[in-house]
Amino acid sequence: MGTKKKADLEKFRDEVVEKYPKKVGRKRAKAIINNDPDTIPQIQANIRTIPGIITQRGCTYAGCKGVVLGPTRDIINITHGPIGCGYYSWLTRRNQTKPETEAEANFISYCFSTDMQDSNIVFGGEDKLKQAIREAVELFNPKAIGVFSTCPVGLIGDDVHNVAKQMMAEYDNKINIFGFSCEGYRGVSQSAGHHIANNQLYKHLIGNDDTVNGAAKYRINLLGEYNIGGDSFVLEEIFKKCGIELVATFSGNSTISHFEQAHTADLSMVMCHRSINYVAEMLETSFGIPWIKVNFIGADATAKALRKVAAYFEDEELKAKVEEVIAEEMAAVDMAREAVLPKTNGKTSMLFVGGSRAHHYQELFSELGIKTIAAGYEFGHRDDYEGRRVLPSIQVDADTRNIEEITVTKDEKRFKERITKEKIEELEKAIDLEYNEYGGLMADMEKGALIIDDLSHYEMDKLIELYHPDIFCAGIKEKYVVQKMGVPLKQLHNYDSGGPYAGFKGAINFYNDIAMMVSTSIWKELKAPWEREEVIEAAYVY
Ligand code: CFM
Ligand code: HCA
Repeated sequence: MGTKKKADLEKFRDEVVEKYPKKVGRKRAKAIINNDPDTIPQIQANIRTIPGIITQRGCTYAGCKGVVLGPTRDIINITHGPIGCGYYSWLTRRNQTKPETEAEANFISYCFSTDMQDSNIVFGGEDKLKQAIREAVELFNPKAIGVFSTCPVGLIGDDVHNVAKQMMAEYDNKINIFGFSCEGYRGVSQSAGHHIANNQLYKHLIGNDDTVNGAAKYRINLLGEYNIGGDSFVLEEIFKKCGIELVATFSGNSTISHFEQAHTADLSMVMCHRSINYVAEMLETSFGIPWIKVNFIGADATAKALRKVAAYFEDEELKAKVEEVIAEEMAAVDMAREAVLPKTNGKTSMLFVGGSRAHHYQELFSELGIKTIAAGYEFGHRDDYEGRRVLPSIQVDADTRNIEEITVTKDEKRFKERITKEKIEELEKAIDLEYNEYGGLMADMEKGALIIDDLSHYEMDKLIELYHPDIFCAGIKEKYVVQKMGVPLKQLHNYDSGGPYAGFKGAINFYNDIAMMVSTSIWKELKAPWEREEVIEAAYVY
C-alpha cells in the first residue's frame, strides 16, 4: 500500500484541477465526475484534447484502418502514408483470424503501405498509390482493396476515392477497391475513424450478396466484436452450441462475404456500441434488422446476453437450449471462480480504456469480488457514459412520436426496403423496449465512484498516488509507467499476451490471469517515485 493515507474520492477533482492553468482546469473539471447512478450526472466527452495534455487517445486512421477494417482477413488494407502509420498499426492489437480452408486468402499478417517519401509530399502520392495497388493485385489477386488515408494525404490533397475508382476501372470492376478519408487529424480521436469505416462498409460491401448460406432458424450478426486474443472464436462456439447461426461479425474473424450477406440476418447484437452503432442503425433503417445491445464480457453477462437473444425470438426450444448451454458452461466457471476468490475478493481496480471496455470489464471484475473505484473512456461519447433511455435504433421522437422525422441515412438506391411508417410501427411492436434499453457506464457504477473522460497522464499518476488500486487497466502507453509505481497493469486492449476473455471460457482465463497479477508479492518491492524521494512539483507559469 502507498504511504499516503487514502484520500476521499470526492476530493480528487479539486486536487488535480487546481494544479492546471485556470482555463485548462475549468475544462478538465467537466470531465471528472463523482458518479450518482440514481441521478445520472452529465459529463463532458468526445471533445478535443487540450493541447499540452498527455492523452491516451489514438487517431482517426487508427479507428478506421486498425480497429474496424483491420480484423477482416481477405481485404488488402493499404495504408497510404509514411511507413510509421502502417508499421505501428501492424497486428499490435492482437486481432486474430482463422481461415476455413488453407486456400482461403488471409492478409492479416501483412503490412501494406505506400511508404510515402518527401518527394511524394511535394509532387503528390497518387501515382505511387496506383502502383501499390497494381503490385498488390499482381502478388495477391485479392477480391477487395481498401485504401486508408493518413494525415499527409489530406494535407497535400491526394484523392484516394478517385484513385480507387480509376483502379477499379483498370481491372474491369472485377476487384472492389474503395478509399477511406480517415486522415488521423480528422476527428478528436479514434471515434471519427469508426464512423468513416462504418459508412464505407455500408456503401461498398453490406447488401451486395443476397445468398443465404445456412439453414438455421435464427440468423444473427454480432457487431462490435473484434476477435482480440481469440474472443470471437469462443463466442462462435457458444452460438453454434445454441443452434444460432452467425451470419457476420463486424469484424472479428470476418471476410468480405460475411459483410456482403449481413443484411440477410434476423437480428444484430451490438457489443461495442461505440465503434459500430452506425452500421447497426443502417442495417435497421435500410433492411429492417433490429438490434439489441449485449455484453459477452463476464460469465454472468454472457448468460444474460444469450437469454436476451432467446427472449427476443420468443422460441421455447431456443430458450431451453440456451439454458442447457449456460448450465453446462457455468459448472467450470463457478469452480474457477471459487478457486481464485480468496486471492481477489475485496480488491480494487481502475479501468481507463477505449470506448466500451472500461464498462464491460467491470462485470468480470465484480465476479471476482473486485470493485472498480474509478473508470473512464478515452473517446466514448456522452451516451456511452450516461446511457439512453429511449430506443435509439428506431428513430422516432420519443415525445411527439413523430415518425415522419426519421432520418434515413443512406443512398436511397441501395435500400432493399424503403423504410415506411408501417414498417417502423411493426418494428416497434416486435422489439419490446426492454431489449434495447441500455444504461451507460454510469448506471452500473456505485455512487461516488470517479468517472473521468480522456484521462491525462498527470491525472493517472495522481489517481495511483492517492488511491493505490490493486490493479490498473489501460494500454501500452500506461503499462510500464504504472507498474513502476508498484501497481500491476492489465492491458485491456490487447490482453498483454493473454486471452481470450469473452464468454464462459474467456471468463475463466481472466479469473486466473487477474488472480495471478494481484497476488504476486513483487509489487511490494517497487516504490513509486514519490515514495523514494522528495517530489519537486513544477509550478505552471501563465
Ligand atoms: Fe470498441 Fe474495441 Fe473498445 Fe474500440 Fe479501441 Fe479495441 Fe478499445 Mo483498443 S472497438 S471501443 S477503438 S471495444 S482498439 S477492440 S481495445 S481502444 S475499449
Ligand atoms: C488503437 C488501438 C488500441 C491501442 C491500444 C493501446 C488497441 O487505438 O489504435 O493504447 O495500448 O487496442 O490496440 O486501442
